Amino acid sequence: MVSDVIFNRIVDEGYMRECFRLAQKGKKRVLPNPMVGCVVLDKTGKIVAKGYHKRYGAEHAERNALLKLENNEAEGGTLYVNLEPCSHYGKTPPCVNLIIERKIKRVVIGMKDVNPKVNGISKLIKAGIEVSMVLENEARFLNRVFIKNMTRQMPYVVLKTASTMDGKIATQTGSSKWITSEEAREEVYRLRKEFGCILTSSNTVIADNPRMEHKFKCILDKDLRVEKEAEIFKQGKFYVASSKNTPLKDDQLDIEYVLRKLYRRGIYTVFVECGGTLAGAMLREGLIDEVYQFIAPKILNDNSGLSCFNGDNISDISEARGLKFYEIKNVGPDLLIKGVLTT
Ligand code: AOF
Ligand code: ZN
Repeated sequence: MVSDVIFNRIVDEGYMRECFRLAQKGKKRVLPNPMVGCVVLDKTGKIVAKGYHKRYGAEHAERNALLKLENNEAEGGTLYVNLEPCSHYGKTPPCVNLIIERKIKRVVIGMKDVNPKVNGISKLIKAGIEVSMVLENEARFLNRVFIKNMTRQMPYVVLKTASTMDGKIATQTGSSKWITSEEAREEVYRLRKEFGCILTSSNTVIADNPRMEHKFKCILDKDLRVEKEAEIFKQGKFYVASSKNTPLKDDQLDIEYVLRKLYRRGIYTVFVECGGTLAGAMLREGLIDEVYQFIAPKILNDNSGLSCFNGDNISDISEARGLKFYEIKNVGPDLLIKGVLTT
């Protein structure tokens, strides 16, 4: 009996992982909607349809899968989907209606929807459909951008930094070219393209005069110190946040205000490239969701070198911020560590 329960769970998790794989086929095209995949089994347990949400405004994963069935092979079967099926009329009609109509017996979901308009689970249960949930943490991780966007009305923020093994981004005199390799810098060019916007500070622009090739760049420049001739203005569109258009908080630009403004302009993900001061301030204010850290095989060995994060005066180590590393890879001679902030 117990082994049956464990066996069924393993089967459910396998199909849910297939939903995650399908969901990711919609990556980049679905935002601000979630990535969703769906697998449908008939009553004997055979896969009869698969589907996914292909792009923003297109049919949802469940509909995409179920509409592939000419005869209703799904009757009495199981539907796997990594997000609670919707129950509202949005750009498409409610998926729960179609699931009920198709006489599915059991629905297995990855997570509850954070969209307040959705109340699919209770509708399914009311219709006599059994509902269970598996791999919730993985499902939430997959759609962490959607969750942040929907619950906070703010973009998902990833901060990129590049340091020596002892966490230094420059010497005390500001010498920093180059800490990481050519390959790492090329990886940064690729990563930038995955985001809706690059965010940087006047300090970084003045110190390094970077081009930061991107379709949209946001520069935090409280006192409008960056000159019009700066490389950053030679390409792409930009938004300069200064004390003229942004309220101040503790005498600095209110970055949360800027992020919310970007979100309202349709920017759902932000890639921050800056020095320790802005990184430290954003970390302190809880504005960073994730860190991408390139680490060069170098040790500066000088405590007066500049740190990646130069925020608070912390006396107790328990106050250090925690992350969960989810990816580590070699990029040329360097390492790239990706981690989500957890505390
Ligand atoms: C999706 N794809 O596969 C599922 C979603 O405006 P609509 O009709 O596209 O509805 C978007 C909402 O539907 C979305 O915020 C989410 O809550 C829910 N489920 N959305 O884009 C899908 N299943
Ligand atoms: Zn739906």
